[in-house]
Amino acid sequence: MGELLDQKYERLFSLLDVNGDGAIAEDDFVAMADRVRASFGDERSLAKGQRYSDAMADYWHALRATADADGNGRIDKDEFRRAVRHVSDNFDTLIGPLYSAGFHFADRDDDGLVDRGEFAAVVAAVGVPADHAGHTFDLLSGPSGTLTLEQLMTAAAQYYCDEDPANGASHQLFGPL
Ligand SMILES: [Ca+2]
Ligand SMILES: [Ca+2]
Repeated sequence: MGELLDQKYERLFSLLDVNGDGAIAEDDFVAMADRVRASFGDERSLAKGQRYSDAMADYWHALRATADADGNGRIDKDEFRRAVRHVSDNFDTLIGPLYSAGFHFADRDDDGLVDRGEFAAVVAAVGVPADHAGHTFDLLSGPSGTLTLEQLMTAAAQYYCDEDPANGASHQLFGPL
């Protein structure tokens, strides 16, 4: 595995291990989904919030099916590195739906565009420092000041699958490496 992918997966692992006990488990995924949903506490977001939680649960089940060889419901860092590489080979079906749900959740007025504040709120809830989330948004969105679903999906796919230095903004999706 390339060094940059390894660094990015390490970063993902540290974010996903919400309770910091050194392994990823279902409780971490539930805690993260709840934290993201709590960042947008209005009634209108309930249905979208449920879709986001469902997408997190699907992601967890895909990861567990790939990584958890001994079936104890916990994925340590080495298991995660191997599994996420495999899961990334099926980005469109196994990982993409989570980012799509996250985008629609962040897009409060459903106009198909996410602004800087909306993006930063969700990414900060995932555990990335808010000022860094804003900076990453600026790099990804460019002068338009808004992010489309397609732009986010490209960035997410490059985060999981790509090591091209030209895609530096995508590599920083979850904070500096
Ligand atoms: Ca944990
Ligand atoms: Ca919007």
